[in-house]
Amino acid sequence: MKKFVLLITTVLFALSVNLLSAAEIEVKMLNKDADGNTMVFEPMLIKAEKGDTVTFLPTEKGHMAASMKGMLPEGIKKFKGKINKAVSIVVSEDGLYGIKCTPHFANGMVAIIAVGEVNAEGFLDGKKIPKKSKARMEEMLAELAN
Ligand SMILES: [Cu+2]
Repeated sequence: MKKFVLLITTVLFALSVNLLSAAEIEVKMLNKDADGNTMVFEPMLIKAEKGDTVTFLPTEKGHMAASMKGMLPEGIKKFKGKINKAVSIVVSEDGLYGIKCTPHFANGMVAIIAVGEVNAEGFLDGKKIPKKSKARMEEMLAELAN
């Protein structure tokens, strides 16, 4: 019995630590970043842990964040923010999350949230992605693979 109580206590402690450690991650939506990249999320590649909250902030005008079709982990509902409004997503499943700013999709305004151990293989297969966005996504996936 004593062992059992100890086990439960340990599990509860681990859970509470997990809850406390869930991070709030902020992503800026910018016309131009410090490196001169235009129409960008900053950071563009967001590494998060399961349970973290990622918030996209309307730092500069004219942007929004939405999930990309077929580019969310199983069990995550698609979402779409409004222009000039912050939007948050709780990343409650491991995997890759493809994010775009719809008005600037053709300008390369995309982001990827990577949660836990991810497999970048085939993430872009069969997806219709404008050239500039595709190039940025390929770059991010290559970085993840390292
Ligand atoms: Cu935008």
